[in-house]
Amino acid sequence: MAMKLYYNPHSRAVVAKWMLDEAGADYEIVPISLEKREHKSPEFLQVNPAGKLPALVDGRARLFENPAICMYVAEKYPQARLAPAVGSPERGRYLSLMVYSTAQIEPSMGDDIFKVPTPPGRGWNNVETVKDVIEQELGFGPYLFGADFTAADVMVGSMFVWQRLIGGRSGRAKIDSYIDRLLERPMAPKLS
Ligand SMILES: N[C@@H](CCC(=O)N[C@@H](CS)C(=O)NCC(=O)O)C(=O)O
Repeated sequence: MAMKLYYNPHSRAVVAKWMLDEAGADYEIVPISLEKREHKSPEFLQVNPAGKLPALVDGRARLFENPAICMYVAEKYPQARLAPAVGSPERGRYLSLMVYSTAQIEPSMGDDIFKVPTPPGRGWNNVETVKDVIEQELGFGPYLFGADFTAADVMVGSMFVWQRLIGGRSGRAKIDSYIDRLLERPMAPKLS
């Protein structure tokens, strides 16, 4: 039975879709209308009690939060080689970057967009510090794990792709060229 991706093209569900497409996964789309508030329906809240997109159902498994969905898909399709092997030294940095994407990059960008200072003690750094971290983690690239494109590129890259979608750029040459590279991938989200 194919997995079900609860999806709206104008939502963060494009991140999960990108990952599923990179993995060559067998899935079907369940369209969710945000206008009709289908993401708050009792049926959908059974899948994701937070009432947010995306969500993924695979038989009796249900997942919400993009990093969890991407890690699950990477594990389910090991032949796609979208994650460092369990037990390898790269695995720790991979897990860290997966969580870092929505725990630190996303809220720091939100602060930046809404022009609110990032107060100390909130659990994430300000956007310039976050960009320093990503520049360092990119090393010589071309991806976060050298020549190997992984789910970490989907998650970290998506944060900056989203910034492009709303008309912004990182302002860091290294990150901007990384995002250009990601957007050239055939499965990457389209900006228009
Ligand atoms: N941290 C979540 C964010 C999910 C999220 O905020 N989704 C938005 C769509 S872009 C949503 O469903 N918003 C509708 C709402 O909160 O009512 C993830 O990475 O999956």
